[in-house]
Amino acid sequence: MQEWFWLALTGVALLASLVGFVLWYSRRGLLPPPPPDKAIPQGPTTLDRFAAALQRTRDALGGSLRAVFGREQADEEAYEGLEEALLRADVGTRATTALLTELRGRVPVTAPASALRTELRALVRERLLRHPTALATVEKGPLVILVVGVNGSGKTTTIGKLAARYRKEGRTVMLGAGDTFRAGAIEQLKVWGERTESPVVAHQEGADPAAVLHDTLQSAIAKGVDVVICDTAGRLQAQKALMDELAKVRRVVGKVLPGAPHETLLVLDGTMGQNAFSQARVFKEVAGVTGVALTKLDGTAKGGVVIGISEEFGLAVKLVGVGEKVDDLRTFDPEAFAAALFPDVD
Ligand SMILES: Nc1nc2c(ncn2[C@@H]2O[C@H](COP(=O)(O)OP(=O)(O)OP(=O)(O)O)[C@@H](O)[C@H]2O)c(=O)[nH]1
Ligand SMILES: [Mg+2]
Repeated sequence: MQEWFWLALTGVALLASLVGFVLWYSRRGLLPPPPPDKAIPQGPTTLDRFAAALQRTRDALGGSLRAVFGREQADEEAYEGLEEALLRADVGTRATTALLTELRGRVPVTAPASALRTELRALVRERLLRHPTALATVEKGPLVILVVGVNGSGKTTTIGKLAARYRKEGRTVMLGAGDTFRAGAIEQLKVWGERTESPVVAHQEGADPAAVLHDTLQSAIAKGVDVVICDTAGRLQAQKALMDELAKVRRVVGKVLPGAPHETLLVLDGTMGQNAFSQARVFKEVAGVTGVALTKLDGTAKGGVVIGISEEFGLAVKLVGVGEKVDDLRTFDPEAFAAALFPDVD
């Protein structure tokens, strides 16, 4: 009898330590408490990672561009091939036409087609540089960034990465859980809050997002927080309801802090290609978008959308997502983008 008792006790103790270990292990990834500098791993250099994320787009363009640029002259066939390649990379018809028209003016027909490559690269760079890629800054905090976009585009992940970036720069960050629509959205933001040591202001699921963000901003002002990043819902029953909600959020935020939001980032999924254009059109009108964060650049051959978005909507792509990890966010670099898409060496 006594033997059984000790055996059972040992069994229970073993089980308890196993459960304890599993719990400890699974929470490890969620709670990295060291100072921000150590918590956020240093990835490869910005340019390397950025260029690597463009690999698929470059591959998709590569074959057809090689054939075009290898031609003896910048003739009609070269332009046709170029048009086809740009459209395939989701540059969009309007931007493609604009680029080709300008190229025709710059490159004489008698020039070797390789001249098209150099000029195209310069042209893309110049045109992208028209729209500044730096995020807004304010003299006196808090800087308020509103993040909008359809569901699944990568809003919450981008917020987490952005919070990590500001924390690394030594700023204090507060997150506002303005997506009260989707089940689990608040929890997801709280995980990023813990990871980046940024307090999260949240109400219940189903609460009024404008009220949540009102409270977030008031709390941030009272506490002297440097940066406030506001999450929003990506889907409501109707597009009109979503747009009305965003308009209300903007009004309320602007009332608490005149001038806010200072930056309204539209998060677009890079793998959506042309669909990103229609989203940009809708959100730009209603939500007062000031810049684009293009996510999942690492998983798409449609990186050409960057050019289309800039040309058609006058919107700068300011940030790009190059993976799912906390340090997989890059400032968009027009120079590196043009160089990566149209390299001198194939
Ligand atoms: N590969 C890759 N995946 C990403 C990137 N950004 C976000 N994701 C993934 O995309 C998925 C959706 O991201 P979320 O941040 O939840 O998207 P959301 O816009 O907040 O979605 P809702 O809350 O449903 O509106 C997640 O699995 C992310 O890990 C990126 O740059 N690269
Ligand atoms: Mg979300």
